[in-house]
Amino acid sequence: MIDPTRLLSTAALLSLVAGSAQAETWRYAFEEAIDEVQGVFAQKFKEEVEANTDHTVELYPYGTLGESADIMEQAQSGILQFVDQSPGFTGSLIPEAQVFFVPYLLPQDTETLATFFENSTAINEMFPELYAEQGLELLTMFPEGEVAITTKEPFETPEELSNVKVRTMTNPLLVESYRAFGATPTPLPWGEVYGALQTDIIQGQENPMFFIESTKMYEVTDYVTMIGHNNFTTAVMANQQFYEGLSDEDRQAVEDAIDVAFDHIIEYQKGLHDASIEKIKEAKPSMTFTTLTDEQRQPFRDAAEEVEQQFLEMTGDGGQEILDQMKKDLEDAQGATSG
Ligand code: 6CS
Repeated sequence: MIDPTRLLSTAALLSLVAGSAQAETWRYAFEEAIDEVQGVFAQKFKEEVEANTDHTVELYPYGTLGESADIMEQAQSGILQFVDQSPGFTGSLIPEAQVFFVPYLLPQDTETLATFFENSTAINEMFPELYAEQGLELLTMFPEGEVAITTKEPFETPEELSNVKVRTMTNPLLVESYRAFGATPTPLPWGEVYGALQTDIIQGQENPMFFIESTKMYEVTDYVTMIGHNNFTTAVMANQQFYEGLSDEDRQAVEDAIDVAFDHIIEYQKGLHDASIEKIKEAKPSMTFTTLTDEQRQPFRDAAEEVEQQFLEMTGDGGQEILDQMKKDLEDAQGATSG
């Protein structure tokens, strides 16, 4: 009869003889808490890597290693092996990544979005080259939900946003979007947002609903308005030198773990937007939710045309190519999911 303990020790011996890489600890930082969307993705990635390799993944949620800009630097220098940074903070490093802030470019339909992210040539072939120039291996991008705006006063038109200071991520094109929407954009790192709202330094901010709920933005703002202008995108990367030094088996295990985590995070987010609204209403019944009609959105859409133009001015021919490809990829995704 086969003795399973003997089998294990034989396998271990074989791997030693083959000179397989030593078990390592890989550090992975992200911009959110462990139970928020980026954290849920990271946990699944860790689970898969640890199940299929000898390595351990150590997770560093938001705040443990600094702000988004800090963890990106740490990943570029190789202190971290993996990082999740949203294009909202990558704009100055990779100007083309600002394409995710051309208003009204991305659809809100979650099935179309998932198909788009999975199959997009811009995301899977063009962006990896741009990230590589910064010493980063782009592993995946995924959506985190429709972006809503929370403010202290209600608004339905760009005019009503006049003199309202709205916090944005530190992304030049996002700043231009809010200028075009009539507001006074105020780029800030995430850690300063709650306090700035509390002290009235700013009067609004934007984020997906799960984040508005989990970070208690409803405590410091009273109105949630959905103008349909964007869906939050994030990106997971590896330090490129580290990634290129991996054995073929480890690289494959990382890719597989990313694929499993991608499917998991798409599934995990089903119903999350609505469930988050319910939780906010429970915590603060007076919170007001408004979804602007198509007609009410039109002035914001009109303003978006100028923002697309600014994206092209900031990024030249490279940006034009990315934008054209994104539009094509989106059309393909819409075609694939509309049947
Ligand atoms: O607004 C922000 O800065 C943050 N929003 C989300 C949904 N994720 C991380 C990011 O830091």
